[in-house]
Amino acid sequence: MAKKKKVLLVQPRRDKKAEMISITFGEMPSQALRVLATLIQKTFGKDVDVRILDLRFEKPNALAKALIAFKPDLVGVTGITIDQPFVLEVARTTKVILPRVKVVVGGHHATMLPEDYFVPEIDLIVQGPGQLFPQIIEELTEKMNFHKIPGTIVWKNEDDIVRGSDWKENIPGTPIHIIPDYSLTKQYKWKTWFMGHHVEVVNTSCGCGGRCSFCVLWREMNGQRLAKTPEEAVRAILLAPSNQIFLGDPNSFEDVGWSYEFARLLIDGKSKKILEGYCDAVTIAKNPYLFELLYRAGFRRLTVGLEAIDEARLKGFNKRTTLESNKEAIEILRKCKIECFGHILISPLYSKEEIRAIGKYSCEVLGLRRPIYTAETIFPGTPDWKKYWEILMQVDRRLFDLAHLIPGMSCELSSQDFLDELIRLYKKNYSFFRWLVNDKKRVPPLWTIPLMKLWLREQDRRGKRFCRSIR
Ligand code: B12
Ligand code: SF4
Repeated sequence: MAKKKKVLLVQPRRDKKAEMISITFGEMPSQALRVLATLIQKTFGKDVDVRILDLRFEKPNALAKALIAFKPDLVGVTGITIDQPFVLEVARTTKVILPRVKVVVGGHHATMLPEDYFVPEIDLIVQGPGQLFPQIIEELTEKMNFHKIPGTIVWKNEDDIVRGSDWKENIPGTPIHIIPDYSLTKQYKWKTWFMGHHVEVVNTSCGCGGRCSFCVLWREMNGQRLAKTPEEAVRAILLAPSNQIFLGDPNSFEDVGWSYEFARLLIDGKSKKILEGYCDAVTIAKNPYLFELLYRAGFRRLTVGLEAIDEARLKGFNKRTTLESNKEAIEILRKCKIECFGHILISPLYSKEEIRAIGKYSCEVLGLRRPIYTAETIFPGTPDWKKYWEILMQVDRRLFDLAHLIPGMSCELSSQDFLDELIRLYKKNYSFFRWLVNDKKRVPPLWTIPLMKLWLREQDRRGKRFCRSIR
């Protein structure tokens, strides 16, 4: 490359009024942008200057300022479904300030619903894992021959759409082995808080052997699962600049041999990191000793997709788990002292009574101290999305936050009633009194109670405002 190229990678802002309802407890640095930036640095060295701008933590005019000061040749934007309106905003602002700069969009939503980015302000949409980004940079700033690059789409108008070959061809080369340069997001270190700590995301794998009907994560990998070696995974954890690590994998421990080796390396390496991640219930139920070892390796919290409280729905979701293995998994984690964040899907077809019964069951039968209730949501890329495509294409993308009803779909309750019930579930199940009644030994520290109350009040406020705004 002759002239030094400049690439600005942008994480869009979230709605200023924070209309998204959080079912998680904070924010983390953008792993996608860190991986892509590291890939660019490794490929081009000093020939390309790459920077990350995370608009979640910046002032409103930060993008305009960065564009004027940095003058990038290319702006790359990432996003999940709720980010879509703000990805468009980044593209529009960029073109107003620097019309000649190329705008490229990728990530979960672009992969599954590229049509949402068919606008003149976006020069290129990239589907899939993005390892060809360096090649894309060369083409974008020089020849613009994209048809040879799998997973690229150039939209000019409805009659002029140029697509590279199928993005799924890129999956074997997914950049999972990259250990990102964590210093690329060091400017946000003290702005990203998750459950009271600065938490770093580390990816050890992508894809999942499960085939759950509602899930996009196995579909995005076309059914394949790829992982770092245990050595690479441990290195990525030890290098991460925090002692709290969140494994941002779909299903971290489904490869049991890998997991033993990984736990052993962490223990032998005398890792002091506090870890959490995701795991399916069957793997836990079948491998109790592994989870004892993972506790010794530093694991303190696991998110487990329990999803339902009856066998028929578990079958309907094509889950590998049963009610029995859900219970066994919870029990094993309890014995190992690993906190279980059990996820349960709340269907729009449930009545108030059914939703309340789920709350009672998760507390009294399953004994979950920290259940997470998520609205059953149809994401782009699932068969249901294809089925209800016409309705879903009209829906505000900010509603795909796993906490809202989707207007136009058949629902038992109104949006507001559904949200009220969801919040009621949290209020009831996170009540200090209930913890005390169910499991005196494991009552959380007293100081967390006012914080939890504040969080619930804030979700309630946001939820009500959002419901009003979409009427
Ligand atoms: C860690 C995580 C979180 C963390 C924080 C993430 C963060 N840094 O902001 C927490 C726990 C806070 C969280 C919260 C939420 N999350 Co979340 N999260 C994840 C998780 C487990 C991993 C994400 C990750 O780090 N991936 C690693 C990176 C490297 O992969 P990637 O993003 O896919 O990027 C690759 C490619 O897509 C591509 N790419 C990405 N961007 C771009 C851009 C360009 C230009 C190019 C070329 C390529 C490219 O290249 C990258 C490298 O290969 C995913 C599930 C999963 N396993 O993927 C869910 C996931 C992303 N979360 C999801 C959701 C819904 C949420 C919440 C809205 C839930 C809520 N209501 O609270 C919130 C959103 C809040 C927020 N601020 O982000 C959904 C999104 C589904 C969708 N289609 O929209 C996912 C997919 C889980 C699911 N249910 O399926 N999340
Ligand atoms: S086990 Fe989890 S990650 Fe795997 S397919 Fe099912 S929901 Fe998706």
